[in-house]
Amino acid sequence: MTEKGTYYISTPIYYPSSNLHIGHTYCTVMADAMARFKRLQGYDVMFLTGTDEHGQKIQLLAEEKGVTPQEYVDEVVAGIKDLWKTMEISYDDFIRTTEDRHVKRVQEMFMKLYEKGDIYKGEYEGWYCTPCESFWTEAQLVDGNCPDCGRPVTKAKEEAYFFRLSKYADDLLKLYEENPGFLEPESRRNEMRAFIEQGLEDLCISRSTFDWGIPVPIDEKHVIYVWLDALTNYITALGWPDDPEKYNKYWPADVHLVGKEIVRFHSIIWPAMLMSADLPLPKQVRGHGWLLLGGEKVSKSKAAKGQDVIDPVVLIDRYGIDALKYFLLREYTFGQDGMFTNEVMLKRLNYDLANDLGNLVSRTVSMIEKYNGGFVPELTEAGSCTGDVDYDAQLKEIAIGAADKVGAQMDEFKFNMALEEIWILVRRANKYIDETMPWALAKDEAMKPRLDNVLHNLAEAIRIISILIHPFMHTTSDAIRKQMGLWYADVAWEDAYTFEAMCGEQVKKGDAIFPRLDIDKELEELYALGAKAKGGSEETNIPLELKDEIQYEDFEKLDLRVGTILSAEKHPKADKLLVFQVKMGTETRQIVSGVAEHFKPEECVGQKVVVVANLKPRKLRGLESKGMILFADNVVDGKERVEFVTSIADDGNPVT
Ligand code: ME8
Repeated sequence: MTEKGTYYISTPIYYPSSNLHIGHTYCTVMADAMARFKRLQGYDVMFLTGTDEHGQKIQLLAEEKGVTPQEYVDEVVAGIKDLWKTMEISYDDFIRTTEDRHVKRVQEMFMKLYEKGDIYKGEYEGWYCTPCESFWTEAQLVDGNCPDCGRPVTKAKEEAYFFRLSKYADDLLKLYEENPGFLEPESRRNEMRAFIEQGLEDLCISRSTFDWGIPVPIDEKHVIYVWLDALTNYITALGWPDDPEKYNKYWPADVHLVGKEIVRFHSIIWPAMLMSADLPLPKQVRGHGWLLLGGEKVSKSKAAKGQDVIDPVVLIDRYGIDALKYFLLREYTFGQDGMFTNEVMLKRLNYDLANDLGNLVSRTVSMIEKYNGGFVPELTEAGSCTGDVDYDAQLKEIAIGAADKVGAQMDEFKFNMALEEIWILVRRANKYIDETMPWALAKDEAMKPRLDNVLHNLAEAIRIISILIHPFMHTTSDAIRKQMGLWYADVAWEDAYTFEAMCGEQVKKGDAIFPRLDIDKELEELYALGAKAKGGSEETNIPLELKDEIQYEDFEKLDLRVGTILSAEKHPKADKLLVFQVKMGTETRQIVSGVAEHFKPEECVGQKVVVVANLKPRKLRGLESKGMILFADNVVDGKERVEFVTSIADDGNPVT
């Protein structure tokens, strides 16, 4: 095998705020397929993944759970590593941002930028989204909320260190201009160019209001704010700067594979930091689309709200790793968003895997067993195709041409098209069986040489398929090779270019590669699993237990208004009470509610609420409360929970 050089691919380092979901799995599965593909082609591959463990959100979650942030992340990260192990993700290194090797090198990165004069101390004022750990400018907010996750933001002001991002705007535009391949697909490049042209603000890179982070080396009051910490993982994992062997070997990375929402950080902030540190830039950033569930991005916070998020572990348990990987890689077009539904997945598994691939293998193995004692026959001149159409030549042409076509699609990250190229061969081979009708040939002794050639050609086609699918489904590839008697040979990409490799291998029928699924039954069972996970019940119409009925006249007396919570704090004298300042149209008033055990004050700020505005004011432990904020009980994951009755209307509008 020729030495092709190195290939360095990374996934984002995921937040270990909770278990990962199908969206993270999607990105990691793509990176894994690419890493396996490149290895098979002879590249020396470095495949990096990991976890991004610092930040305020993790600190808050740990506090809520009553553990240290380190204990909190250790537990979640163990689960993440388990998931990747179950899925046989072939990463070469897993970097955790809490590891010493990362911490000290991030501090060195900070010092490099500082010594360059690109870091200064200033004061940050902006809108902060705690879940996303992002500051936003007024102009970036969407309807006053975080443009990424849509949740409320809070005004925040603090002393902070800044990175002179604005200084690099022209260099970044030049980078896209001179090296368009740096950011793919093109649509993302255009977005980023527009973003830079609007004017780049310097980047806040430290925080002093929480301490779960890497200390700023020149100021112990500050910790390094998340993106400088996180992005640097791509070189700290390689040992930069103190242990440069791997760094010299693999950097610059060939590709950072990331979701579209963090393309901005990877194609603006990261190259600017590297420019400032006088380090080479990654060759490429590739932004993939989102998996959507019911039209919305699959996300951890949605999971927390009890939506039907698909857990990869459940799917793997039922259908196997390769089925899930195949589905994710085949169904979605790289760069675009795609809907995730159980039904689409089950149909894919049945049509492509059970019917097309599974049938091809089982029919061929059965026929070789039945018509040739279980041995792959030799090709002979006497068995050549003699009809008007040379089916053998057609099959061979598609089979030996497939590897290049798959390679070309992979170079463009078009995983679905690469698999489609393989399935063109799978379907052609199935058609070949129908065209050549081995069962008819078997009836005529004189046709034995022809039958042998047909069986040989089918075995060759399957052998090539087993090589081509290896990067995407290595377990299935191995199972097929075992059935075809190819257990003795390592999978090698070059072997996909020849059609005369097999002779005398003993085939052996095994279990169905992919059993056919009863889609209706599976859908029902998946639904029940989802309902169970949510604490639901099969019976969906049990009357709720309620207070006594009221008359319409009673209800009519209520004047309901929409308000926005401007501030929230704990009642100084009562643990159960929160004191809110609520703006309703022209008026801002104080309302005290007994919900302290359900909400943290900072979670409430910015929240739109419905207020009973004409409720007689009263004093609660010494503080006046004018009106009542509406809350309602909900049941999520089998647990009762209090939620805001919320609204998208503007403040002060009557609720109708
Ligand atoms: O952003 N569909 O971590 P994160 C497809 N720590 N992909 C999805 C997805 C979805 N619905 N949801 C998540 C972070 N992803 C930072 C990264 S890198 C230096 C720091 C995938 O846990 C997608 O690849 O929020 C996305 O970019 C990534 O998970 C975000 O993971």
